[in-house]
Amino acid sequence: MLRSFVSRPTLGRISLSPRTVGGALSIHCKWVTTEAVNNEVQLVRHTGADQGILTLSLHRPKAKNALSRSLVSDFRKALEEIRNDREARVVILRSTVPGVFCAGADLKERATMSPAEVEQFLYSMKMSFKELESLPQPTIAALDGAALGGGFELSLCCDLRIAGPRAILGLPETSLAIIPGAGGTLRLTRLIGSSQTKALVFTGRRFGPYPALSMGIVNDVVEPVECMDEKNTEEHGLGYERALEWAREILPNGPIAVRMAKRSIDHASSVDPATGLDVEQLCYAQVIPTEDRLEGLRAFKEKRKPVYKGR
Ligand code: CO8
Repeated sequence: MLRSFVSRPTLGRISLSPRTVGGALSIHCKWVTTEAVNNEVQLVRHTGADQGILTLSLHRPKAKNALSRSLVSDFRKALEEIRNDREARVVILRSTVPGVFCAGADLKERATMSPAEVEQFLYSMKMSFKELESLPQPTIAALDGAALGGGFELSLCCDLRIAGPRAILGLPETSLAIIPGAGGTLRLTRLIGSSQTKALVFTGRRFGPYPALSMGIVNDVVEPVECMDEKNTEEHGLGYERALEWAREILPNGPIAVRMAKRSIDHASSVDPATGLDVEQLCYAQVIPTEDRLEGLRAFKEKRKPVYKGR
C-alpha cells in the first residue's frame, strides 16, 4: 500500500495525480501527497504493510531526467534524509518519466558551464553517486526505460537492478569523446568483469533487458505484456512493480542484519580476504546484542513469523 507522507516544513509539498507521475502507478497505487525535495526529485514513504519501503523518484520529463545541477543537488538532499531515516528499510530508485530512467549528464546545461563550474558539478555528481552507494539500507533501481551514460552509472550505485520490458542500457560516453567517469568503469568492472565492460564502453552499444540479465547487470527482468497501449505507457512502471515485490521480500528481515550484511558484502570486493573476514566479524558483532536477534530465536521456537523492530 502506498500513500502518505511525513511532511517537513522546510521542504516543498506537492500533490500529484497518478497520471502525472507515470502510468503503471495508477494501476496499483493511490498517491495522495508526496514529500518532495522539489518537483524533480520525489520521496514517498510507503505505509501499512509496506511501511519501511521508500520510493525515490526522478521526475524531469523535459530533459528525460538528465542530471542537471539542480536535480543533483535535490537528489543529494533526499539521500541525506534517507540516510538519517531509522525507519527506512528498503529504498527503490525509479523514474516517473515514461520511457526513461535517466538520460545521464545534462549535455545542454554542460555546454553552458565554465570549466570551473563543470569541475564543481562533476564533483557534486560523483558525491551524489557515492552517497547513494553508501546508503545503509538496501537499494533497488527500477529500470523502466533508457538508462544511459551517467544514468546507467547511477543505477550501478544501487545494490540491485530490476529491468522492465522497456529498459535500454548503455554507456555511450566514448561516442561523446569522454569516458564513464562517474564510477562507471570501476563499478561495472566489479560487476561483470573487465572484458565485458570494455566491450560495452569501447562500442558505446545500447542493449536491452535480456542481454543485461545474461551479463549479470540486472537481477530480474519483467516480460513484455501482450496487450500494450499505443505508446507502451502501460509498460512503464512494470519494473517498478517488480522492484516493489523484491522490496517486500526484503522488508520482513532483520533490518540491522540486512544493513550489516550490505556493509560486509560491499567491503568484500575491495579488500583482501583476511580483511574481508575481519569486516564480516565486526558486522556480525553488531547484530549479536540486538533485540531482533532474540526475537528471531523466540519466533523459531514458537513456530511463528518474527516481528523485527530494528533494535
Ligand atoms: N541532456 C540534456 N537533454 C537531454 C538529454 C541529456 N542527456 N537526453 C535527452 N535530452 C532532451 C532532448 O534534448 C530533448 O529535448 P528537446 O525536446 O528540447 O529537443 C528531450 O530531452 C527529449 O529527448 P528525445 O526527443 O531524444 O527523447 P526520446 O524519448 O526520443 O529519447 C533518450 C530518449 C533515449 C534518453 C535520448 O534522448 C538520448 O539518447 N539521450 C542522450 C543520452 C546520452 O547520450 N547520455 C549520455 C550523456 S553523457 C554522460 O552521462 C556522462 C556522465 C559521465 C560523468 C562523468 C563525471 C566525472
